[in-house]
Amino acid sequence: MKCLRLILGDQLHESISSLSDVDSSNDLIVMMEIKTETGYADHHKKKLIFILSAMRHFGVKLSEKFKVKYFKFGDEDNRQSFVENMRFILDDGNFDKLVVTEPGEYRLLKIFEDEFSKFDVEVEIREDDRFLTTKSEFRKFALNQKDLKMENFYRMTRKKTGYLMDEAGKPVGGKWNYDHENRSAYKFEDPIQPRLRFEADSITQDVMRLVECEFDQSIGDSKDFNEPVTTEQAIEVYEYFLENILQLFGKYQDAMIDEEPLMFHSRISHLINVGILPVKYVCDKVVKKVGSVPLSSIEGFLRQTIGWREYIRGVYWLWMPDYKESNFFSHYRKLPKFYWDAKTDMNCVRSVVQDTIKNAYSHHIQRLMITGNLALLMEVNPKEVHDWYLGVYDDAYEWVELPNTFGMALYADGGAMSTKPYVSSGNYINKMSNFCKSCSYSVKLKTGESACPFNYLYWYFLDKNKEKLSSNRRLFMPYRNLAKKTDKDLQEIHKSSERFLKRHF
Ligand code: FAD
Ligand code: DLZ
Ligand code: SF4
Repeated sequence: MKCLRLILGDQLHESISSLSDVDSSNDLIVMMEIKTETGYADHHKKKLIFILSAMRHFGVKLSEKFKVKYFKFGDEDNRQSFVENMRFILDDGNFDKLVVTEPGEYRLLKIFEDEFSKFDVEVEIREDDRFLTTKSEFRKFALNQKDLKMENFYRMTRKKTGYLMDEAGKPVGGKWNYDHENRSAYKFEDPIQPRLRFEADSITQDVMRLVECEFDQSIGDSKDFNEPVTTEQAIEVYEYFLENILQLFGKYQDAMIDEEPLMFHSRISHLINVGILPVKYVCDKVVKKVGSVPLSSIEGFLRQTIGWREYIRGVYWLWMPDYKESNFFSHYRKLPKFYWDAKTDMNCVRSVVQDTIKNAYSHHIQRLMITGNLALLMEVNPKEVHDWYLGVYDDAYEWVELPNTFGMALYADGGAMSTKPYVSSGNYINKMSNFCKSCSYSVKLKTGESACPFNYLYWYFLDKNKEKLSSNRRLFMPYRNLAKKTDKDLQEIHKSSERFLKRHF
């Protein structure tokens, strides 16, 4: 049987299920750089360079063993869509079957199901077995849950995989979760380590020129691209993290420092998501660190990778396509311009957006408690926020970005995923960062022109959404404090908030 095997831009590993039975003498592997994929979001220049360069490197590697048809972006015969390019090749060759691993996005799965089925060959869409939990396992888990919360899923996955479990079937160290040890502010006692950087080779340089030429209007800086683009380089980055950085990952997981975008985070999400760093490898390696690295770091890291990442993917496939329409608070404002150019006096926001523009990366708490928190407090339409996160980060694909944005950052799903909205005043940001020290707003002031906008917007949000939120037990304290505010306090909160919002919309 002669098979045509399609590899997508985020399926860059030889262990991908669509290649499991590849016949090197008969089959043809197809990869393509196409406008439908480069154009469905306003992708950051560095994200485009990363993905296209990783694709080209993988294409070269495959062609050492197999027959490969690789469409480059500017190739004359490139019809710029999966369907059209596949039709073109099928018309040209004598194929019996088309094989592809399921895409990570609902949008593409629908296209594949609807359009590939019109081809005159057998079509097999295979399961993506790079995840530790299958979609049907997650669905089964969800059926038995009253609330679909991450912690239960995480424990189930720990038991299933045996990661950090002892011989008696109990969690190593006696506890499932060391979350409370992951909340230290950074006080500059522990030095922040430098990171590995990879010089752009000729393949990457070609892609950089392509992106500068074809995507010059896109957000971001294409200079200084130093990211890993092959599995070998990705492993090097991860090993370096395990040896030099993991130690303090847990302690400073929630800390933020101006001009230190990485802190003690791994900076591997883009490598895992594009396929060049297998998640099973990541997990197998980290649990070997027990005994030499604090358990809070290892468990914290594992909770993100086998817990949050897999849970988020389960949620996406469980609730799509309706999930994308949720807008619990009926927020319809546009995303403020400073999300694109970092021109704002709010130092925390300026810093995070500036880093985002420079690196196509910011770490979780920056995404959640700075840009996400503010978008919710400013009543921005969830779809606008989603478009931004999907474009600006180099690890962003809808399956992982959407539930993080809608479920975690914006509570747009009304609490289907989170127990409460992640909103905070400037107090939290001040506690976890050094942003407020050099901000033109005062984090101490509650209202007025000079006050930190997070301060009044936070109470304004709680007050406006009383009906929807005040019965939430996890918001008991904030609503008790809101009830203690005098009418005059509330008037000032409303006045400052409405003036601020008016200025931005
Ligand atoms: P580390 O902090 O070192 O964590 C280790 C690994 O755990 C990550 O590499 C990642 O694979 C995984 N992980 C951690 N948290 C999450 C999470 N909440 N969801 C899924 N995986 C997680 N992550 C993406 O991979 N793509 C996205 O598009 C994305 N969008 C986000 C949008 C918002 C609004 C928020 C709040 C979070 C988003 N995240 C997304 C999750 C998280 O912020 C990133 O995975 C993390 O910042 C990547 O940096 P790191 O590799 O240094 O992670
Ligand atoms: C993100 C992306 C981009 C920017 N470009 C391509 C591309 O040119 N060709 C390709 O096969 N894939 C690309 N991708 C990744 C896809 O968008 C990704 O496979 C889907 O979003 C499914 O997760
Ligand atoms: Fe951000 Fe407010 Fe602190 Fe300024 S004062 S950095 S706006 S939290």
